[in-house]
Amino acid sequence: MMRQAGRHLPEYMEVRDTAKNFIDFCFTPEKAAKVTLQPVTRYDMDAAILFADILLIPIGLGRDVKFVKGIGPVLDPLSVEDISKLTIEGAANRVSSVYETVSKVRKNLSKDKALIGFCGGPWTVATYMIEGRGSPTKEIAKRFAYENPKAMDDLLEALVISSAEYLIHQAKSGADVLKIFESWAEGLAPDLFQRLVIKPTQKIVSIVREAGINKPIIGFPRGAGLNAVEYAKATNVTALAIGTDTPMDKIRDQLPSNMPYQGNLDPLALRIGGSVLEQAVQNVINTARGPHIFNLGHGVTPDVKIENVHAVINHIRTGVGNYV
Ligand code: 1CP
Repeated sequence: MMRQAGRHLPEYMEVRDTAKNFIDFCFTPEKAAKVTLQPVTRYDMDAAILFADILLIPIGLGRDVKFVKGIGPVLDPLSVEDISKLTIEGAANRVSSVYETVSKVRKNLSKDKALIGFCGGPWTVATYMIEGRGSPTKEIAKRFAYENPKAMDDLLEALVISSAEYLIHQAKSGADVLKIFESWAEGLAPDLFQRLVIKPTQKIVSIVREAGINKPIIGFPRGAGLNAVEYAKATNVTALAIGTDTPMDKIRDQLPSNMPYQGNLDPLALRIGGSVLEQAVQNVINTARGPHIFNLGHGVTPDVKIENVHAVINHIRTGVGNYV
């Protein structure tokens, strides 16, 4: 249950209250390792996901990133001129405390549990860097891609190199699985999708493989629709994570044979609970055939009830969940 899993847990809020700010929290291995382990301790999930954020790499590249209460991430919007000043060399080393978190977690996590390391997809991270914050349509970033193709290619290249190195360090520090969160893969014309999502992801995967890392890589092109099929075939990721809005059975039938896929319970059903949630979980179970990893279609929100997370896990494992 990815992204912000902690925010519905009192034990997470307790640690978070001791941190100066969100970025500082991410860069403090003791605290980051502690909250990474919390959901696994409480729920006995099969895997932990590293507590960090996709917007740490822009810091490594020399950009200013803040998380502002009530707004979310705020960055200095990037101009064409700024791109040549990105500090690609050493970017992944500037966020090295994350690797310390990874090794601390791996040391304290039982052997039968996997640790998922991650980075943002280059396009998704680029949208935040160009626009300065999250936006519904990403129109500014898409215009940038159309109007400044060379600058966009340079920015994606900077993100590809730094993100690949970031993943390699995580794998070498003990992450068992690597995941690429391309959260803003939605609403892209197929030729843009090819240029902004598929090509850069292909490059990340090949750099990681050339470094001798053979661990599974999960790609999550959220909202990509049919473009997800081409993504699964062309990027060489090991597994495909599927968002809430995509019919899993239809996509599954078009994936390379036996490719594992992950998804896609509606996070809203998890918030609502009761019979709505029970039905939604059953639908995912009924749809899943072959190598499937149960997961949410997007992140957990702070208002989710702890009892319902327990119920989902029991439902999957035993066929029965006590939903509230
Ligand atoms: O589950 C976990 O806590 C694991 C760690 C994790 C992960 C995998 C966090 C911590 N963030 C992420 C990924 C991430 N961050 C994504 C990709 C997945 C997704 O689509 O959700 C994105 C887009 C971000 C960027 C981000 N981080 C935003 C903006 C989202 C938007 O809609 O524009 C925000 C608000 C955050 C903050 C954040 N990141 C993580 C946590 C626990 C939090 C909340 C901080 C808090 O309130 O304590």
